[in-house]
Amino acid sequence: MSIEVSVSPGHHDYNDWHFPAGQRLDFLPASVPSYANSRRLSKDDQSIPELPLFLAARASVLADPHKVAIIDKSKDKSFTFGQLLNDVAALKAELQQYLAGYDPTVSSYTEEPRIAFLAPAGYDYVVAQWAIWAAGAVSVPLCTSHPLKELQYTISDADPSLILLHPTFKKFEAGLQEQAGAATPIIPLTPLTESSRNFPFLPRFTSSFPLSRRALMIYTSGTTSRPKGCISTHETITFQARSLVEAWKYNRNDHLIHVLPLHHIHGIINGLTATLLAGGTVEMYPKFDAKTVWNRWQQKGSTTMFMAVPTVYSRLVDYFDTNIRGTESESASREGVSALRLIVSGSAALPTPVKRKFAEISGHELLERYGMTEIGMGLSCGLEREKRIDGSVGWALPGVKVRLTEEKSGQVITSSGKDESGMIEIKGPNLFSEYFRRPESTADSFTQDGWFKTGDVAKRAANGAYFILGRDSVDIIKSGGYKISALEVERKILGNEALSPIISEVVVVGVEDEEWGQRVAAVATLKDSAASTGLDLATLRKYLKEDMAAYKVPTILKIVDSIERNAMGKVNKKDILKQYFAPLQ
Ligand code: MLC
Ligand code: AMP
Repeated sequence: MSIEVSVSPGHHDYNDWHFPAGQRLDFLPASVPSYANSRRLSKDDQSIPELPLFLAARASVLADPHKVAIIDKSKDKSFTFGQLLNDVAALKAELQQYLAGYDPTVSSYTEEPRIAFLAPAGYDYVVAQWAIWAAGAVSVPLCTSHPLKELQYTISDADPSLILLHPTFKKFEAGLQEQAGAATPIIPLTPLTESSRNFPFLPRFTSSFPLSRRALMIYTSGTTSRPKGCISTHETITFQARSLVEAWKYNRNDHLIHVLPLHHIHGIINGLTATLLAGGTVEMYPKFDAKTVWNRWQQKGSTTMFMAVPTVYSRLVDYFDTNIRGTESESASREGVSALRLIVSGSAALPTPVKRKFAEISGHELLERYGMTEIGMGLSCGLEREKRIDGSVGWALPGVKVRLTEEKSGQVITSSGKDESGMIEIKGPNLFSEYFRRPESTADSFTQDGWFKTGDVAKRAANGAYFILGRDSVDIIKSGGYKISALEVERKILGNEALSPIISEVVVVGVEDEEWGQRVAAVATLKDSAASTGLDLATLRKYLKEDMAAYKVPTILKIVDSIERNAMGKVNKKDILKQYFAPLQ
């Protein structure tokens, strides 16, 4: 079988490209990728804009047509960069049919169409995201662990033109359709099963639309009670990924074990995008599992990188101590992990005991970096051992500007050559562009001179290295690397049908915890009518799991007689923490 191509005038044509002598493959795949096959799209429709990420993928194919981009562990199949580009071109052509004449190259839109998609971490996710980007639409990745109600909130807020639904999540179709309304089609994301390592053609490349087009919208919690859509352009995400590639020297020999969720930048940019941009291979797992990671590490040299949140390292250390230490696989495990090129921790503070234990096992000082949905990565320790400072997240990444300001006055703290602390502010091409349809929140998050106010407090040492001291707001909780709004959890508890007849008042706080960073704790008073039946944690969790992701649901519940308020009627959460959760001396 061969694919016929017609080329529009003025467009570049790479289809008559041949592999270098000796590499041209006689083998033609038994079938073209399933999108191209099943949807009967003409090859004329299938093209890819020259976005930096796609050009990099094309360069990977040109350098090595067999180069694997994605290993999908759920399917147990590998997909080359060549196949990826073809599948993306085919799905993009299909998406365009739904976008009613939208053309990112010729029109100026105040809002690009959003396309939400729900897919497990794996090849289908990557094809969907790249196809959305290729169509010039905004990718809105939905969270695979969200219950229907949270997905419906995201859909109602993102107001997408189209929803792509992987069959794994078919159970949500009716609920999503009800929320989105009949005008928003939900189309099935057909799982791709072809695994042709020798895919011999490239799709047609066309001139890119402006990189200032919006590309990615990630829902993030803040000090308000509802998550906001944080929008970044192609320029931004490309910059964020390139800055990491430069700092951490990702390269085409890299092989990443990817275990993070793909609705946040840690998984999307640091893991997936930067590795593929550099021509490396991403081995994708639908979920983190300590045993699986150790099994892979035991195969020394088969992978080179790992990136995760501190809770994952805590689990890896526990697994090693319980199941590997003292067994015959101990030395293979130690040697395998020590052979990795790069192991990075971030998204939350890395507890020193976890860092020490991991170093003892692996010989690796975890590389710590600091980031945020709105900024990508801002600070990082260096690749060189001497540039890894205990407890520090290092220095500004290439192209990123960082400063400290006085918390109250907002005055910039100039470097005095001594330790100083203040609020971290960031500037640079790494910054997001806006919170979707929330111009006031966007304006509030920047200073008048255009610096983004992160809300994090940090110390800057004499050598310029930064140490994160914590959040300015007690209403933001970080648990397992997830950012959680205490106000959102409070609102959902009080609004829950089964809980509202029981709970009178509730205060949600983050309690320090070595495994999770912080745990979500609820301090509640009960209504008189419920005083005799009471409320236990299991019941609270059962009801709340229908309303919100499991990681937001409190894992600690304290029932108290009363919650103290000041003259203004406000609760002092720092006092609540001291009163009920002070560590035992
Ligand atoms: C799950 N549980 C939690 C929890 N997550 N409890 C407290 N805090 C949490 N965060 C509960 C579940 O409800 C479940 O309870 C029990 O713990 C076990 O769940 P699990 O399924 O085994 O947990 P697991 O899925 O293994 O989750 C652990 C994890 C995951 C660390 C792998 O939380 C994770 O992938 N975190 C990464 C988040 C991330 O990518 N953040 C980056 C944001 S971007 P029950 O009762 O149901 O049994 C960002 C910017 C930057 O921050 O700088 O990177
Ligand atoms: P998110 O909004 O989910 O992207 O989370 C961003 C927040 O995670 C930052 O504002 C910090 O509070 C926190 N964070 C990220 N990296 C680190 C780190 N290395 N150490 C401490 N906190 C971190």
